[in-house]
Amino acid sequence: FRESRSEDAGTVMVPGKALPGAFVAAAMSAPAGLHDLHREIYDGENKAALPGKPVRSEGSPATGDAAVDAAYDNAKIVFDLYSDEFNRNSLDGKGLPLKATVHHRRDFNNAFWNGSQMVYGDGDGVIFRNFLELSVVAHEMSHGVVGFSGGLTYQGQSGALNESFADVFGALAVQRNIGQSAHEADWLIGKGILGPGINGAALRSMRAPGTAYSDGQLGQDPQPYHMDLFVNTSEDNGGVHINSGIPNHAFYLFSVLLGGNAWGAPGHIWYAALQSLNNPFASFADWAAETMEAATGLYGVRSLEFVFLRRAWKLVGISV
Ligand code: ASN
Ligand code: ZN
Repeated sequence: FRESRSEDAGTVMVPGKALPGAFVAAAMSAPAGLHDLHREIYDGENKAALPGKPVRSEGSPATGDAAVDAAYDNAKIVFDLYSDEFNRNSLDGKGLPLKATVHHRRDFNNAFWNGSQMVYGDGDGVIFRNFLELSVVAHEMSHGVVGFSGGLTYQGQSGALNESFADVFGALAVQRNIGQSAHEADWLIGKGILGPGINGAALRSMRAPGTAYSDGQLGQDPQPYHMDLFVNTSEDNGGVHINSGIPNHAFYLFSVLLGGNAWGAPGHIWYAALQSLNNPFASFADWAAETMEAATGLYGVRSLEFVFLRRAWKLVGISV
């Protein structure tokens, strides 16, 4: 916990016999992982300027603007995932205030992390309905975690690993929030955000990369699920949102092979690997090796986690 908590504790007036010392002692024995949450939501007012007009801050009531309130509520769910499961104090590990701008530009068909805050468009209502579904919020916030953990250069394989980490933690935020095991989960990213102009369930599927879209006009989501299908392209920073299907599917396979909650051992291995990686230009093979190291450190060599993780990487065409 942070100093502000002990300050608060020290200033609390106990009616009758004041026992500030006892109160402080109780506060100091609070469990580790109790971090401070500071959300700041801004209205971009359909303009490009950031952050825009402040409309809701930590502890203030709902505004009635669905975008503002979803950005506020979902930011806490993601903060809690990192705090409760990974003992991380906000995106930077140091209590970074969670800033988010909604209604960015007009009919803007995207959401992004700009290096210091989240930014959400409203969508044009045809291709996209909105960008505030929990997996999308967790995806964008996780780009922040990647950046503050040494980064993964947003190009080629390292960029696809950055995208994949964001999708993995997007899925984990949803699964943990509704208490779904790896077997129960749908493993969709951006479920329900596609508009009437696209016939699809979600933006991406980790269970079956390449099948989230079913619209003939735009074609199938071209995500591969195996190295044999790796897409060499100069578009999309070298296919960062495309080839992310491969590590996404490895995480999915590992989680279902192991069973239980994906935010348990699989999430802990992915998180530990990101912290120890220290290579912004990592290839898929580098990352797979780092996850094996993490599995060994956390669960032991030839543990079930170790064996099933190696098998999952093998199934997507990466030998570790
Ligand atoms: N929504 C996209 C993402 O977070 C924005 C981008 O292309 N960086 O991946
Ligand atoms: Zn992304």
